[in-house]
Amino acid sequence: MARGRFILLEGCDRAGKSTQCAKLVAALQDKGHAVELCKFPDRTTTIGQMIHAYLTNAKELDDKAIHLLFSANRWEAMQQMKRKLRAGTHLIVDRYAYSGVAFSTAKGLDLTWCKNPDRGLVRPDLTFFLDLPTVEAEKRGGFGEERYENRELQEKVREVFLQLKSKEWVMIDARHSVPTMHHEILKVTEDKIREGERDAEFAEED
Ligand code: FDM
Ligand code: MG
Repeated sequence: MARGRFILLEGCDRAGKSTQCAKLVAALQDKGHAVELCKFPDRTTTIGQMIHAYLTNAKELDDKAIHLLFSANRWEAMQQMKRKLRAGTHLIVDRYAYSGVAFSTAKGLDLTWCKNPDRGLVRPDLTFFLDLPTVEAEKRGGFGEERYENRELQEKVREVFLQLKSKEWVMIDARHSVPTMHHEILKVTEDKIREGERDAEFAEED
């Protein structure tokens, strides 16, 4: 059986990541795939609750301490994510280590320092970046109450994301409509899943 694919959606706030993740999960399920949604930060765990308290301004934390908590929140999910991928379940992931590095670096922490705690995490097979200019993001009902939801920081975050971008990233223009983006994301994801299934068949023939 083919290993599940790890499909990541990254981007700034209001780019439509959560909407697209939900639509992608539903579409793949409809087509008979085993698929699950993961979201970071995962606010349901003990570490996640600390992160939530920080993001909602209920708690103050040192910039490095919160950076490490975000990373620990990924590490605590690792065994289960690996188990699911091995069992052939595709994981659709809403934010991951790129968000971790982009936000903390935008706050002024050193880029290399920020990358280090995430070294060794399972890697995405496919990364989409939903790109939206900050002025456009603001038009979408403005930013909310949570920490980081302000224009200056969001602009810096987008700059760091674009600095982190690699050739393999699939850039999605998040100014496009929800169905247009979904169509493109689904198509590229299905190609990636088919590629994984083909690789598994060849491996069996060896
Ligand atoms: N965020 C998210 C970080 O600062 N570091 C991280 O590692 C992750 C995963 O948390 F402002 C930030 C990004 C965002 C905030 O994310 C909460 P959601 O997607 O709005 O829950
Ligand atoms: Mg948010």
